[in-house]
Amino acid sequence: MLTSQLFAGDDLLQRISDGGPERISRFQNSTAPAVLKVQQALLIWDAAALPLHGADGTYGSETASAVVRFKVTELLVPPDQLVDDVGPRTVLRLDEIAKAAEPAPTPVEPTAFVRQDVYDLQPPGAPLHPIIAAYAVAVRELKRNAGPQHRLWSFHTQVHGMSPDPLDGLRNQCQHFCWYFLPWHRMYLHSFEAICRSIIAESDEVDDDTKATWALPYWDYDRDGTRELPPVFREPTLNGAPNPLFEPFRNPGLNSPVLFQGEAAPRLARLVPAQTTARGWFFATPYSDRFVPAFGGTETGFNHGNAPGATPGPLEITPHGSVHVFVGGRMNDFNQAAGDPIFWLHHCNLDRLWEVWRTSTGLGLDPRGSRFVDQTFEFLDAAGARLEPTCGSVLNVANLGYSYADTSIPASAGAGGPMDDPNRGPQRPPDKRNAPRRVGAVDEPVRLQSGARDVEFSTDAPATRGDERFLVAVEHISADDLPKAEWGVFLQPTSGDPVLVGTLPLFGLRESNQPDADHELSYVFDITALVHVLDAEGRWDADRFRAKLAQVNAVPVDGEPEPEVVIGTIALLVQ
Ligand SMILES: [Cu+2]
Repeated sequence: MLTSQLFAGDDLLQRISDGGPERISRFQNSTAPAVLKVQQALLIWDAAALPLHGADGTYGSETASAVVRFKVTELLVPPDQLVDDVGPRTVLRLDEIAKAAEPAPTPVEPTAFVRQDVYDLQPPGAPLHPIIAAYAVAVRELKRNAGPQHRLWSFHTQVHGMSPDPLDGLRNQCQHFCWYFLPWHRMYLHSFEAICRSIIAESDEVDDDTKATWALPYWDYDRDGTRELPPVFREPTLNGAPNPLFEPFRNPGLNSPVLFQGEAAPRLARLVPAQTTARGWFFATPYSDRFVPAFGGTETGFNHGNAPGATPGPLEITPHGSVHVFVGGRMNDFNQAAGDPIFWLHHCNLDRLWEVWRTSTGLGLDPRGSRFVDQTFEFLDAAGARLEPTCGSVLNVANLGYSYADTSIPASAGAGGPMDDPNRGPQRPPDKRNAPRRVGAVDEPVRLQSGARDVEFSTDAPATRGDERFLVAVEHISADDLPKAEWGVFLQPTSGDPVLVGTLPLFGLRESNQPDADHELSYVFDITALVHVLDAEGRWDADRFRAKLAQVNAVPVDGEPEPEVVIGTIALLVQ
């Protein structure tokens, strides 16, 4: 294998070094991309090797004579065997020389940056915190959209999504509905944070202490008192100038109070516990699965949201998707989402929740297969150079030089409801080698617009024996536009109140509903634990599945009717 960054991955050089019959010469492959690389390697060997034309990408007589001199002095080829072409020994020795000239990998920075909660840094009514003020400085500079590519706000937004795809390997890359969702966004945050830090380091508005410790804040919305958009993101002005953290086109109630249906006084929009709960993802183990969404999502190849069969993991649904559609505006759209400055604090929180899972229920369950650990994605670093980290290299945040101020288990992971069981520890579902079986489904599409909707169908689900997994699939969701309220799926036991199974944030709906998309938005919820609890209480009917669909949060009164959401199928699956 060729090991230098210069030669690795070049097919022609690889075939030659493997002993194949091809050569690079004035008569063969004289303008192949490999020629430029050979010339660059010759210049590493001897800076004066190509005095007239330099590395011009064409194998002419100057390159030929440099190769001859290389063979004589470096490979000690006898004069009677000299040919002025590039063969295997030349490629291998130039590869070694290029490799030896590469800079040593920079050691991990000794400073561990601590990412802190935005509401802890600056509670409502408190003065502007220097960490948040420095973030505003970085965002203001990026939003000027002047400078090299890595210092453009538009570029960072386009890295997430852009159409048409510029096909540069850097933009339109976001990974969704699959097991790369978490590592891709971790790399994305890390690159953006490093670039912000370098801008902050140059600013004379930021003090030295802040420069030395600055890290992206996160927004933990799963607590009382933090369910509204953080105050500094709602203000049109900051210190008498336009506020870089403000985004005018968010949902009603996000930036300023509005009236909600059934309520007497205007107020700010507030996330409800169903949209932020940790219950769905906290017990989801292992990290990934071929058939059903485990914690990190289903196993796919590169997936910019439209791979067939891709299904998000529970963390990607709640709180990830829920918060995207709650904020609304740009945050609703793959191609715009990262253009709202709150995006980065939202994803920082998801990255933190991954770390919570990794150090609790997910301990020791990092994916190990090469399709995951060797998968690379491209980003720019603080100097604008391309980086190609592997998913395996970003599993441990300590290797990336940061940590989180709080990685304790969220209260919502275990409190209240019929799934509450203090003895319920981490559990690993049995290894399932077969796709789940459909045991019942609605026989016509379910249409949602307002109020609640009951759904009921007969099933041939087996009695619970303890080793089968029960799943609710909500498939082929479409709508003309994104609703402002979020729909929840509730299981209706044979007696007692309906129990929340999951919510349906429709982030990605626009991308999924495009005419050329080969994927429609579909969610799968694992209800195994709930079925066992209800079964033990005599409240589970294996022959009849009953569910209710209802909006989980309040709808603003703004005169705009909610768009109709159509669900193609709701099914019960058993695996
Ligand atoms: Cu997101």
